[in-house]
Amino acid sequence: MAAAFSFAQVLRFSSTPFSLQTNRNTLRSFTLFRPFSTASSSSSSSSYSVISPHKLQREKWRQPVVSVLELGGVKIARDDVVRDDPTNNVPDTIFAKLGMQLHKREKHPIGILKNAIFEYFDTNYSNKFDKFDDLCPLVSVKQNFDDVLVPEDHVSRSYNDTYYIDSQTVLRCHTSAHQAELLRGHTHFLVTGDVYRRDSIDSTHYPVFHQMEGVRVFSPNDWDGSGMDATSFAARDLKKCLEGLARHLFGSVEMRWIDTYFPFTNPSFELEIFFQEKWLEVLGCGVTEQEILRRSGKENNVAWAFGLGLERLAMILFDIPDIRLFWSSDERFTSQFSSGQLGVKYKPLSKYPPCFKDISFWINDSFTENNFCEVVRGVAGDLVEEVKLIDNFTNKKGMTSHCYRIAYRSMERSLTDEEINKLQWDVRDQVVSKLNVVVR
Ligand code: FA5
Ligand code: MG
Repeated sequence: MAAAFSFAQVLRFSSTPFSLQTNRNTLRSFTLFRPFSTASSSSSSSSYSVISPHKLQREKWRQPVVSVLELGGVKIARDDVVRDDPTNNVPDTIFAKLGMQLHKREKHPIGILKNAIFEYFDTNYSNKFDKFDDLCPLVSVKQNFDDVLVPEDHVSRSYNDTYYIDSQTVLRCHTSAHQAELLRGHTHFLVTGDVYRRDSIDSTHYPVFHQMEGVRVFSPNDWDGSGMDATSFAARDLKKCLEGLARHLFGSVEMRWIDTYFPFTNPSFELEIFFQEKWLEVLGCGVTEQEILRRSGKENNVAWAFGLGLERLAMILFDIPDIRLFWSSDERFTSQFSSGQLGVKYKPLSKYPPCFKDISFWINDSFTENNFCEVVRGVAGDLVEEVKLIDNFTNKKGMTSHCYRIAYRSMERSLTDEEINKLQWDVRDQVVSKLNVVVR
């Protein structure tokens, strides 16, 4: 499931100096497993000898929007991000999302929410928080993991969970990647940005989403005289701050705190809000590990940090039922929101019927669900609503079979049977050629 940071692992780290320039072409020796097998890369759609209009349409959709982007002052070409190279696992569909910066659109739910959060911080902390929302999403492994003490064997570092540009450079998988550097010059800051994860497919997970990181540093004056130790003082302040934010955004809402683990905070918490009959995790936070402060020259201080999932909060605020909708350019979606208007309830476009297709195959040792989801997204893009494991068994010979149910549904139109059958055949072809599984 989701590539969370909240799993306990052994603590070890290494640091590698980073420069985008020098890393672009120097590929180091590299031992992690490849995301997809090399075996055969041709997807032989033997049952379709003529290129169908759907295929043309899909290939057009797959085209990157532009070939050079400027992100946070850095010029990035497609070839810098997507390469046919064993240390790279970024598909074109992800490159196409770089630079969309939904958080910078004033009339988009993500931009509206960002501004409402800014308003809360500006009002309650007299404009003390410095704001960053244009930091480049291409970061070093050091920034993304080492600097925030993510252990070397932590699952989030794997090629299965993170998009690697080369062995030393990733698409940031959280805004915490900027914490350490900013701590050197700032005591109160908010970082908003797009983050990238190879993840499962359902209505609350998407491979590109937006986070807002918040950090506040205290000095001894702040907690002296509170009658509390520095850590308890910071933890209390953090919860008070985030509960205040939730009230500012939602008025009254059912929420609960869960104790958890992050490598970069201790103690650590998650906040969940009740939405669509379920508890939905909306943020992670905690008291910053002292080692991070020490390395930033702040050993006499204590700090808290949080990372909010902006899509999750916006889904609750605007009643948006599916995370794919944030990427819609359909005017029937975009025209429902206006700058500064928080909590306008989304009026669903007529709901088109889903179509379910099952696929069963014998898996191999290198099979992972994220790799399978990546294949399905590569074929069906945003037409895939959910991928669910519905059957899993091992036979007497020790072979394991998985059966997945794929829900196809467009947010904008009815899909034809022919179109869905074609997608499903392409998925079958590609799981065989890219994942080396045996379809049953
Ligand atoms: C983190 O990313 C931590 N960096 C948060 C943090 C920051 C903790 C600072 C402590 C201090 P996590 O993996 O739980 O944690 O993700 C944070 C939030 O991002 C989640 O609560 C959820 O709201 C959102 N999120 C995670 N994965 C997805 C996804 N695939 N799609 C949409 N939102 C997601
Ligand atoms: Mg989490």
